[in-house]
Amino acid sequence: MRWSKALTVGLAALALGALAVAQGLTPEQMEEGKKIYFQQCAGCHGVLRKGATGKNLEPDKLKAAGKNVDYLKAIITNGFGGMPAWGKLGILTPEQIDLMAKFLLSPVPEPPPWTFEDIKNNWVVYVPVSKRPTQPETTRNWQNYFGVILRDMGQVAIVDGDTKELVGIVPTGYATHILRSSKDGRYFYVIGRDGKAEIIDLWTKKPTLVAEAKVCLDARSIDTSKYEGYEGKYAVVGCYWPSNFVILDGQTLEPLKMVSTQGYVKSTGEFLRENRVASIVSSHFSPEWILNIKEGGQTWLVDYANIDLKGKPINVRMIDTERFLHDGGWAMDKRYFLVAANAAKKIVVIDAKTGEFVASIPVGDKPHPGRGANWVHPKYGPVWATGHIKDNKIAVIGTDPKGHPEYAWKVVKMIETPYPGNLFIKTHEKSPWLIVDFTVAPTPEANATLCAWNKEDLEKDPICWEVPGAKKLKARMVHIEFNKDGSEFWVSAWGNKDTPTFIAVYDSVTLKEKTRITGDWVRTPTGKFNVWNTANDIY
Ligand code: DHE
Repeated sequence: MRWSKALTVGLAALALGALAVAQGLTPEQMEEGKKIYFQQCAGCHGVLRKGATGKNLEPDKLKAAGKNVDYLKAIITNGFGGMPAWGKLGILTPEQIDLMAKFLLSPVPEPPPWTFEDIKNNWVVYVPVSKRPTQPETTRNWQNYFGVILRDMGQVAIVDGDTKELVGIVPTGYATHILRSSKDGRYFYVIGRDGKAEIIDLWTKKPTLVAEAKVCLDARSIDTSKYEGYEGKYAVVGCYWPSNFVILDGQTLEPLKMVSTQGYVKSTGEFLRENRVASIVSSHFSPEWILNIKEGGQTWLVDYANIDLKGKPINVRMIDTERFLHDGGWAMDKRYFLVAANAAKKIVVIDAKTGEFVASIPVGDKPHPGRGANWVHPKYGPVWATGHIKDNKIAVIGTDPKGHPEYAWKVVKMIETPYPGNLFIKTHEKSPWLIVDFTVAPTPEANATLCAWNKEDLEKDPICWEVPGAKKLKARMVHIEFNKDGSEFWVSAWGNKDTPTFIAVYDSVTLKEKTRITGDWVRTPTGKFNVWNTANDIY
């Protein structure tokens, strides 16, 4: 194991590349452009700018379509479809917007590599396994902790779900994206946009960062081995750039295996250097992870039972599904996995038991389920739902081929929403409500609004409310998470990092705001993950 002080190379490294000077930009301006592009644009448009969730932005194609500096400035300022209005939201200044318009018309800089050796050199174990507690040292109800991402602070806050007290703040990487739990809930696994993975131990009195590794230069997903007999043995990180997945030791994050996902698109024969790993889930039926390969449109079943470190190939089954796979979650039975192919306007279903493709279901424009919402509807039986970024719609899909075959893998109900721009949707068996945010809707009123539909009677009008104080703080309400017993749900007010905001806590039955979690530390809260629900895939 090697220790390294150079764990912050992500952004800077991704910003290194050919110093192409074009559109009158100086080398310094090109560097600034690369940095902004990585922070705001690459996730949707790709580091090579070939497009995915967002449109192709290759300079030749932009120029051929007559898209000049003024046109691009207007789009970056005002937004377009699901794309945020970077100017109007105050995230980019007019000077930065001018720079970005010129940057987009300049040659695409070559993104740097990140090798297995680089991962090893940027891997640190802070607390060896032998020095970790063998039982919880805390007397708190740690299974009801919430891990709250403080996105632009590069931190994860651990909040006691019973008392609402801050238990500790753990420094993480740049723009931490998601947390996932070990099967027993003891560890939070963290992944940031800079490809940095961390393990947080919740059994110590104060949550402790026990290991970290910089796995890639750009990433969004992480999970652990959850199948019986393999609990906590491995972790896997899905990388955006370089396009690959990396298997790590589940206790120390020691890198074990790196597998490239570069490859061909079946339908066009095009070779993709940027073929990114989007969502990952851990199967409950076999020692496998389900990885969604975005641009190529494949779902990979990665067998972790036979990871042979002596050089034998890893067993990966590749299923052709749909292009532009993104986020998704289990159906209620945890057998079927539903994932959004967002730019293809489809939901793909995979059977984790048989390892087969089941269905591709047309839905609305840019489905974005998060992990989706599961409940039992009186007529349709078990259903799963997704919202959409571009459409005012929630698609409710039947998920019970045995008990309700006539509804299985069909949209049984398309609910109209008051706004587009939904990012997350959630429910719990203890709540009669399906809760929906409008984080990327075009108006501040919509961004501050939450709506709740009666799960049993989807025909009824929803109850919608503008969250008091959110608009004044220029905050967008985002990401709903229930507590362990399902009696309340939490929603983050995602503002600017200079101003503290809040996390609103609601009664899951009455929808009354019970309390607000506040404090100087509550800055740019985004996703939050309840230990019990995350470990047990309850959503
Ligand atoms: Fe996410 C999940 C990718 C923008 C907050 N996001 C995911 C997943 C992917 C993804 C692939 C699924 C992970 C999994 O389940 O294994 N997200 C991307 C992007 O590429 C995109 C569109 C642009 C980008 O540059 O990152 C993007 N995401 C955002 C945001 O702007 C959000 C709101 C705030 C942020 O962190 O930047 C955001 N994404 C989240 C959250 C989840 C998520 C909170 C987990 C939801 C859950 O309940 O599991």
